[in-house]
Amino acid sequence: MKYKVPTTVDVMKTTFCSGCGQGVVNRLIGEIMEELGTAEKLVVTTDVACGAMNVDFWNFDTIVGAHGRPLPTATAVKKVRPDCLSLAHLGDGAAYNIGMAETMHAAIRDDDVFALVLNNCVFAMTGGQTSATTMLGQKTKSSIQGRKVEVEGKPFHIENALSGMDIAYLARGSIESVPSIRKTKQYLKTAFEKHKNNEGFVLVEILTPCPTNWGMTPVESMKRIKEEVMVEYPVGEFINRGGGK
Ligand SMILES: Cc1ncc(C[n+]2csc(CCOP(=O)(O)OP(=O)(O)O)c2C)c(N)n1
Ligand code: SF4
Ligand SMILES: [Mg+2]
Repeated sequence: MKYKVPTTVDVMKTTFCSGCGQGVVNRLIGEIMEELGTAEKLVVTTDVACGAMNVDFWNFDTIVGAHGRPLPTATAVKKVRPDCLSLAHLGDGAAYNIGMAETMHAAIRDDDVFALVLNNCVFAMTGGQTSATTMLGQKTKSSIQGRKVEVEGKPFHIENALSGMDIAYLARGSIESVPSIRKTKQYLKTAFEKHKNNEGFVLVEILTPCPTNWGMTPVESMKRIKEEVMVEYPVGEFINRGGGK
């Protein structure tokens, strides 16, 4: 099988650190937009964190939202331009720390919006501080002896927080191996199709590496995702509502 480089994403020109997961996710978004024929309709609202650099590489319409608040912006885009696909592109810190209220309210309202969360278990852009999903024992700039329950509390799991909610779709994928990348693409495509059909709130979390703030090589980072991160944060589909709202 011959793979084409998507024309909707400039995968050759990036300013991410070596081994960053953002590029792989970009390629999947580009491939899916071309397969669905929806590239012209996609509006992506990014956060101000590492994902904001994407506006230079995407040939989609983009907005840079305030930190933690891409979801309200993306929900508004969909309300005023219902013909658009509206994606909020977030890190774990944006979605589950500062923007946790926005994430919960979008889910509670079952808003027609797509939340894509790149979970690298740290605040990467600001130098690697503890986030909601930093794992117990993980050393960060603000938990130098490793995260402890009694100091930083327990790690956050979106599948527990949204469990039982009446939303269209919730899944978690990973990009640590080729089979995982293929599976993650299926989750993303399902979510985009549901969003295209205005079925309600969809959220896909993707486990991504941040070699720079993990203090690891790119290869070690992928190994860490497989051996540690995927054990704490299982991949799979958690909610897949049939039909509409
Ligand atoms: C209101 C506000 N608070 C804090 C910041 C500083 N800040 C920028 S990005 C960020 C965290 C980013 O973490 P995450 O959302 O996980 O994205 P990543 O960089 O890891 O991709 C913080 C705290 C800010 N820009 N604005
Ligand atoms: S700091 Fe981490 S998330 Fe940000 S570009 Fe570098 S590797 Fe990627
Ligand atoms: Mg992060």
